[in-house]
Amino acid sequence: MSELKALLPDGVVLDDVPSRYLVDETETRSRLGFADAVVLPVSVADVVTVMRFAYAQGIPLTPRGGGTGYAGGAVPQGGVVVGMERLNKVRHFDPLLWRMEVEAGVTTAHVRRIAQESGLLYPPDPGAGELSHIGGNIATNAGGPHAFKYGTTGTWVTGLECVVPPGELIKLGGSQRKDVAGYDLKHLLIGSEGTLGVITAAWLRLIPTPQCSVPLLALFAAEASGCEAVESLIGSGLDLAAIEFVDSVALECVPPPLGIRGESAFALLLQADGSESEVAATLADARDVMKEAQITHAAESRSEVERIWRWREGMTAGVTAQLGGKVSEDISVPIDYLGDAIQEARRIGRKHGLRACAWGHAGDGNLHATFMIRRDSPADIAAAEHAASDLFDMAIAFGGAISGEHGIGLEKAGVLERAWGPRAYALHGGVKSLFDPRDLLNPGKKR
Ligand code: LAC
Ligand code: ZN
Repeated sequence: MSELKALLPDGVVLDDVPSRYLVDETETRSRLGFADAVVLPVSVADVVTVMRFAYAQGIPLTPRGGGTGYAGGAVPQGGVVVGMERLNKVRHFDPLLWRMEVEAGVTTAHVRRIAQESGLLYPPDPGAGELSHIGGNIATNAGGPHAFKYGTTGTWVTGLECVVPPGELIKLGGSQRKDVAGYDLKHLLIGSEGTLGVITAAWLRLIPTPQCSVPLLALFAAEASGCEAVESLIGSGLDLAAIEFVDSVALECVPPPLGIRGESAFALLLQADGSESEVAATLADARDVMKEAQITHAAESRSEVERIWRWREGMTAGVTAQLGGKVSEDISVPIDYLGDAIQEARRIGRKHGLRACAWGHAGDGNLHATFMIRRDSPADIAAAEHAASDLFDMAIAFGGAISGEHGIGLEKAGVLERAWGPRAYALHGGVKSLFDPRDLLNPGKKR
């Protein structure tokens, strides 16, 4: 790597390989990758240099954002890690035109804050906003609760700048809001998990911030009535920004906030946004639709808003705390299969001797079916892996997807062909070889 050092400004190639660049947030299996060097570019030109070097030498290259992924997507399998944190400039911000151009290493929370200071909203709200980078959000097409109303990250990207093999800078789209000229290469890069190119900057679309946003928590005595309520809420055409759910087992692990108690087998967390009167009307209509709910409570203060969402964000930690570990997936199913999928996830857990639960993004049919395990028990880990495989089969049988949110990464590698069939999977592989004929960009992922 001394050759690479000579090509780059001082300090861009680190002297050692800190272990924090070898992991992400993938729970339990503690994926520890390996790498020969960590490079932290200070300019786009540095990214071009690294890619040219890696491509000429046949060295794998793994791009890295904030490292908060759940699928091992940023866990390197040798070669060079390219960490994007120093590429963190806001290049343009045009509040009156509702748009911003940022470099890949800007955190999601920073984008949201800058927008907010000018009365604008960048709607995607993946977890770990303070840590995750826009580049990583784009590379995984990250979602979050508000994806129900606003779509995933890709919905908000009008332009991308990226470095593609063997080391060339390309621009796909830009600040223009519409572009149907060619094949949609931009959307190939979005969600590509660093396997097609390194995203260096993006143009993002913004919208005026809704006047207010209020969550409402509803508890149901029966899961079936909660799942029916999801379909009724959607069918009634209510303008909800988020429809989240938590099943009975997850509720045992992480009891409802604000001291709200009940004989609760199922919880829904709705969010309404808009003008004050719109929000009031939407929440009133939602209560009407959810006749079966035992308890409904809409946040009455800013602190309640925060406590309700903190409870929701605490699911991962609260469920992990039960046995010390968990294997949590992110399948998505057609909405009409949500209830079946939640039940089936627990049945799959029982079959493999594991306590299971589910929570997630009900409005998007996206569930975090989760198997609790003892972190250092190889038997539990093996059982959870079998359970996850059954879960993927279920998602496929229901006409859904093996990943609705966290991506394939290393964790789900090898499952895509089962889900897509040979021809579609071959086309997927063809796209990869067109961009990256030597298979050096984040090898082993997204397949
Ligand atoms: C959530 C994370 C796990 O929705 O995606 O809780
Ligand atoms: Zn999620």
